[in-house]
Amino acid sequence: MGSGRSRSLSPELLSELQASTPFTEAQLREWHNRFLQQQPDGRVRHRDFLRLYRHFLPGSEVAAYAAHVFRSLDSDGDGSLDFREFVLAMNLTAPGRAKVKLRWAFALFDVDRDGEVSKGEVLEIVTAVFQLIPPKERESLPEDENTPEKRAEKLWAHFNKGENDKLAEAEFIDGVLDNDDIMRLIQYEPKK
Ligand SMILES: [Ca+2]
Ligand SMILES: [Ca+2]
Repeated sequence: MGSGRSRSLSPELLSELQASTPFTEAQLREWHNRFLQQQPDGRVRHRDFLRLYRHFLPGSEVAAYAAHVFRSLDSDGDGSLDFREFVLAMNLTAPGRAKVKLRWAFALFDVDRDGEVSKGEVLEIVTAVFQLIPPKERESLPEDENTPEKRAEKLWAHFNKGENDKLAEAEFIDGVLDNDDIMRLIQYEPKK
Protein backbone atom coordinates (compact mmCIF):
# COMPACT_ATOMS: atom_id res chain seq x y z
CA MET A 1 0.00 0.00 0.00
CA GLY A 2 0.97 3.62 -0.27
CA SER A 3 2.38 3.35 -3.78
CA GLY A 4 -0.72 4.48 -5.67
CA ARG A 5 -0.32 7.30 -8.11
CA SER A 6 -2.61 9.63 -6.15
CA ARG A 7 -0.33 9.40 -3.12
CA SER A 8 2.82 10.73 -4.75
CA LEU A 9 3.55 14.34 -5.54
CA SER A 10 4.26 14.32 -9.26
CA PRO A 11 7.02 16.57 -10.68
CA GLU A 12 4.37 18.17 -12.94
CA LEU A 13 2.12 19.10 -10.03
CA LEU A 14 5.08 20.30 -8.00
CA SER A 15 6.23 22.69 -10.71
CA GLU A 16 2.68 23.91 -11.37
CA LEU A 17 2.19 24.74 -7.69
CA GLN A 18 5.60 26.40 -7.44
CA ALA A 19 4.72 28.57 -10.43
CA SER A 20 1.29 29.61 -9.15
CA THR A 21 2.06 30.14 -5.45
CA PRO A 22 4.93 31.66 -3.42
CA PHE A 23 5.59 28.30 -1.70
CA THR A 24 8.95 26.50 -1.90
CA GLU A 25 9.49 22.92 -2.97
CA ALA A 26 10.41 21.97 0.62
CA GLN A 27 7.18 23.51 1.98
CA LEU A 28 5.06 21.79 -0.64
CA ARG A 29 6.68 18.42 0.06
CA GLU A 30 6.18 18.79 3.78
CA TRP A 31 2.51 19.79 3.34
CA HIS A 32 1.97 16.89 1.01
CA ASN A 33 3.25 14.47 3.66
CA ARG A 34 1.06 16.03 6.33
CA PHE A 35 -1.92 16.14 3.98
CA LEU A 36 -1.60 12.38 3.44
CA GLN A 37 -1.32 11.74 7.17
CA GLN A 38 -4.58 13.61 7.73
CA GLN A 39 -6.33 12.43 4.57
CA PRO A 40 -4.92 8.99 3.72
CA ASP A 41 -6.94 8.78 0.50
CA GLY A 42 -5.61 12.17 -0.65
CA ARG A 43 -9.00 13.92 -0.58
CA VAL A 44 -10.68 16.40 1.73
CA ARG A 45 -14.44 15.89 1.78
CA HIS A 46 -17.19 18.35 2.52
CA ARG A 47 -17.85 16.76 5.93
CA ASP A 48 -14.17 17.16 6.96
CA PHE A 49 -14.38 20.75 5.92
CA LEU A 50 -17.56 21.36 7.90
CA ARG A 51 -15.96 19.83 10.98
CA LEU A 52 -13.03 22.25 10.63
CA TYR A 53 -15.37 25.26 10.45
CA ARG A 54 -17.34 24.05 13.45
CA HIS A 55 -14.09 23.73 15.36
CA PHE A 56 -12.86 27.24 14.54
CA LEU A 57 -16.20 29.06 14.84
CA PRO A 58 -18.01 27.15 17.58
CA GLY A 59 -20.61 29.89 18.26
CA SER A 60 -21.63 30.34 14.61
CA GLU A 61 -23.99 28.72 12.11
CA VAL A 62 -21.33 27.58 9.66
CA ALA A 63 -23.11 25.12 7.35
CA ALA A 64 -24.14 27.48 4.53
CA TYR A 65 -20.85 29.36 4.47
CA ALA A 66 -18.74 26.19 4.65
CA ALA A 67 -20.70 24.73 1.71
CA HIS A 68 -20.08 27.86 -0.39
CA VAL A 69 -16.38 27.97 0.46
CA PHE A 70 -16.05 24.28 -0.35
CA ARG A 71 -17.77 24.78 -3.73
CA SER A 72 -15.47 27.72 -4.56
CA LEU A 73 -12.33 25.70 -3.73
CA ASP A 74 -13.45 22.51 -5.47
CA SER A 75 -12.53 23.92 -8.85
CA ASP A 76 -13.14 20.69 -10.80
CA GLY A 77 -16.47 20.16 -9.00
CA ASP A 78 -15.85 16.50 -8.12
CA GLY A 79 -17.04 16.90 -4.50
CA SER A 80 -13.62 16.66 -2.83
CA LEU A 81 -10.48 18.75 -2.51
CA ASP A 82 -7.32 17.12 -3.79
CA PHE A 83 -3.82 18.29 -2.84
CA ARG A 84 -3.70 20.79 -5.69
CA GLU A 85 -6.99 22.43 -4.66
CA PHE A 86 -5.86 22.33 -1.04
CA VAL A 87 -2.59 24.20 -1.80
CA LEU A 88 -4.41 26.81 -3.85
CA ALA A 89 -6.68 27.30 -0.81
CA MET A 90 -3.64 27.74 1.45
CA ASN A 91 -2.36 30.34 -0.97
CA LEU A 92 -5.43 32.45 -0.18
CA THR A 93 -4.45 32.72 3.45
CA ALA A 94 -0.82 33.69 2.78
CA PRO A 95 -0.11 37.35 3.69
CA GLY A 96 0.01 40.06 1.06
CA ARG A 97 -2.19 38.26 -1.44
CA ALA A 98 -5.07 40.73 -1.58
CA LYS A 99 -5.79 40.27 -5.29
CA VAL A 100 -5.53 36.48 -5.11
CA LYS A 101 -7.96 36.49 -2.20
CA LEU A 102 -10.38 38.71 -4.03
CA ARG A 103 -10.32 36.50 -7.11
CA TRP A 104 -11.30 33.68 -4.80
CA ALA A 105 -13.98 35.87 -3.13
CA PHE A 106 -15.43 36.47 -6.59
CA ALA A 107 -15.56 32.70 -7.18
CA LEU A 108 -17.29 32.37 -3.81
CA PHE A 109 -19.98 34.87 -4.86
CA ASP A 110 -20.40 33.36 -8.33
CA VAL A 111 -22.66 30.60 -7.03
CA ASP A 112 -23.77 29.29 -10.45
CA ARG A 113 -20.22 29.62 -11.92
CA ASP A 114 -21.34 31.64 -14.95
CA GLY A 115 -18.48 34.16 -14.60
CA GLU A 116 -20.68 36.99 -13.29
CA VAL A 117 -22.25 37.88 -9.96
CA SER A 118 -25.94 38.80 -9.71
CA LYS A 119 -27.70 40.62 -6.90
CA GLY A 120 -29.32 37.31 -5.89
CA GLU A 121 -25.90 35.69 -5.55
CA VAL A 122 -24.71 38.61 -3.41
CA LEU A 123 -27.69 38.11 -1.09
CA GLU A 124 -27.03 34.36 -0.90
CA ILE A 125 -23.38 34.74 0.16
CA VAL A 126 -24.00 37.74 2.39
CA THR A 127 -26.65 35.66 4.18
CA ALA A 128 -24.17 32.81 4.71
CA VAL A 129 -21.55 35.29 6.01
CA PHE A 130 -24.17 36.86 8.30
CA GLN A 131 -24.89 33.46 9.84
CA LEU A 132 -21.23 33.28 10.91
CA ILE A 133 -21.73 36.31 13.17
CA PRO A 134 -22.65 35.05 16.64
CA PRO A 135 -26.12 36.31 17.72
CA LYS A 136 -24.67 38.48 20.50
CA GLU A 137 -22.36 40.26 18.08
CA ARG A 138 -25.24 40.86 15.65
CA GLU A 139 -26.92 43.08 18.24
CA SER A 140 -24.09 45.61 18.05
CA LEU A 141 -24.01 45.90 14.24
CA PRO A 142 -24.73 49.33 12.72
CA GLU A 143 -28.42 49.92 11.86
CA ASP A 144 -27.79 49.72 8.10
CA GLU A 145 -25.85 46.43 8.37
CA ASN A 146 -27.93 44.41 10.83
CA THR A 147 -29.74 42.12 8.37
CA PRO A 148 -28.45 40.15 5.35
CA GLU A 149 -30.85 42.11 3.10
CA LYS A 150 -29.50 45.50 4.25
CA ARG A 151 -25.94 44.29 3.80
CA ALA A 152 -26.67 43.03 0.28
CA GLU A 153 -28.38 46.35 -0.62
CA LYS A 154 -25.40 48.31 0.68
CA LEU A 155 -22.94 46.17 -1.26
CA TRP A 156 -24.96 46.34 -4.47
CA ALA A 157 -25.37 50.12 -4.14
CA HIS A 158 -21.59 50.44 -3.70
CA PHE A 159 -21.12 48.86 -7.12
CA ASN A 160 -23.70 51.19 -8.64
CA LYS A 161 -25.67 48.37 -10.21
CA GLY A 162 -29.35 48.05 -11.12
CA GLU A 163 -31.53 45.19 -9.87
CA ASN A 164 -30.86 42.95 -12.88
CA ASP A 165 -27.29 44.01 -13.66
CA LYS A 166 -24.35 41.65 -13.24
CA LEU A 167 -20.92 42.24 -11.76
CA ALA A 168 -17.75 41.15 -13.60
CA GLU A 169 -14.65 39.90 -11.80
CA ALA A 170 -12.54 43.01 -12.47
CA GLU A 171 -15.31 45.36 -11.26
CA PHE A 172 -15.70 43.27 -8.13
CA ILE A 173 -11.97 43.28 -7.33
CA ASP A 174 -11.53 46.99 -8.03
CA GLY A 175 -14.57 47.79 -5.90
CA VAL A 176 -13.46 45.81 -2.87
CA LEU A 177 -9.67 46.28 -2.95
CA ASP A 178 -8.48 48.73 -0.28
CA ASN A 179 -12.05 49.44 0.85
CA ASP A 180 -12.37 48.25 4.44
CA ASP A 181 -16.07 49.17 4.71
CA ILE A 182 -16.94 46.90 1.81
CA MET A 183 -14.46 44.19 2.80
CA ARG A 184 -16.22 43.98 6.16
CA LEU A 185 -19.49 43.07 4.43
CA ILE A 186 -18.11 40.23 2.34
CA GLN A 187 -16.35 38.32 5.11
CA TYR A 188 -16.52 37.62 8.81
CA GLU A 189 -13.44 38.03 10.98
CA PRO A 190 -13.98 36.47 14.41
CA LYS A 191 -13.18 38.81 17.29
CA LYS A 192 -10.04 37.68 19.11
CA1 LIG B 1 -12.00 18.65 -6.54
CA1 LIG C 1 -23.11 33.90 -11.35
